Amino acid sequence: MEDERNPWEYPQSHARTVASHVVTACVSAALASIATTLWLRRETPPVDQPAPALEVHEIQEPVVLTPDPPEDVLTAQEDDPPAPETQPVTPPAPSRPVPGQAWEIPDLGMALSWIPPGEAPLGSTAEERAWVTSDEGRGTREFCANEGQSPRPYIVSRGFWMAQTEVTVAQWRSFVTDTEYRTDAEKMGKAFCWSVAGEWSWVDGKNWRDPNWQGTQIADNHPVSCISWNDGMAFCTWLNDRGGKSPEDYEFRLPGEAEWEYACRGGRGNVKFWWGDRLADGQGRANLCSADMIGFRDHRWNERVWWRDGYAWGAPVDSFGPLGRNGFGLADMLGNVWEWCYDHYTPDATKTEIHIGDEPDGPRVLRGGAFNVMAASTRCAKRAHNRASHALACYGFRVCLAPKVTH
Ligand SMILES: [Ca+2]
Ligand SMILES: [Ca+2]
Repeated sequence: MEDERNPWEYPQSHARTVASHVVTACVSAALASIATTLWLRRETPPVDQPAPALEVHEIQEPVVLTPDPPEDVLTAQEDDPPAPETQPVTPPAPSRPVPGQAWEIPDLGMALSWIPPGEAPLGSTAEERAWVTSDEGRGTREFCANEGQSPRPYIVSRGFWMAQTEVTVAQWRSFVTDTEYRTDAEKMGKAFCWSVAGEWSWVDGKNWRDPNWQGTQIADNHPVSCISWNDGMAFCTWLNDRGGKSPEDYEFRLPGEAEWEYACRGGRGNVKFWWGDRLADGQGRANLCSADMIGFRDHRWNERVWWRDGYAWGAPVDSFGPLGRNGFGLADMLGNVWEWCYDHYTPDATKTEIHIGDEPDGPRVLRGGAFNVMAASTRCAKRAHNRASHALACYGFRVCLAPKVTH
């Protein structure tokens, strides 16, 4: 049966049988057999020696490895006349801030959102303050007494820019490298940090280079911390001194607390958090005081929410991606590190202009809460304060580019 299936073996056996009976036909039969054999051998390979099958990837691999032509080559292959060399394929980021558009300070990698003109309420509602004192909010009545009796309308007539993230360690280092600036914590030789005793206290030798975040290796994209209000103001002065980019009568500065709250709400009205009214909806959106271990004697924060967000201490800025950005594209407005505002603190919640007092080291406003404070502190309307020179391991800031403060 194998011979019948094998066109290579069968013609040879057939030729030998014919030669034993018909001598005169031997040569012609043999020649015919050889010719047939050669023909069959050429046309059909033996079954027991199958040709190796070609595998798809052996054929396609060179195609896969062929790099895509660069965009300018694709453009050049189109039928349209070639564009002038001065016309780029994609529009570049504007070299100067243009109202209505996001902008980025290129050498710092600092992106700023455009905060449009509009109206938003400032302050908390009675319902919100009732939640603050609930088991979930964990606060007290005094805790939110400086937020006013009811929300007040705040109108932004001229838009401004706000940094999409807190100032990072890398951005701060650029400032220090350029100016040899020393922070208040460095001049004092200490910062207010989590201590080896398991409590918040002044710890010698701590500053922005090492805020004593237990077990956390400080990276370039962490928010800079152990920053005082004075330090934040100095950074903004440096941005302005570099010159040339601000629209006329705009400046880099700390945001006013009304501007900050307007930006934090991201286009929403009377809500506790920029993501809405439910604390639980903050999961996956913010670095709050969470159930994560803090890396010290198996401790966790006392005032924690019930879930883990992956960070007991500061998280790299914008760690939560699109879900962590509000309606204006701002990340970490609630949680991560507290953010200094321009205002000198006053208990009066009704003001909308930036308030400037006369105490050189008086209280300044902080907003947004941080990784170590109760949920009631991580609300859009929460107002906190500390002295201008105090540097805590949970204090940072972000900048805005906004109309100059003239008073
Ligand atoms: Ca956390
Ligand atoms: Ca923050």
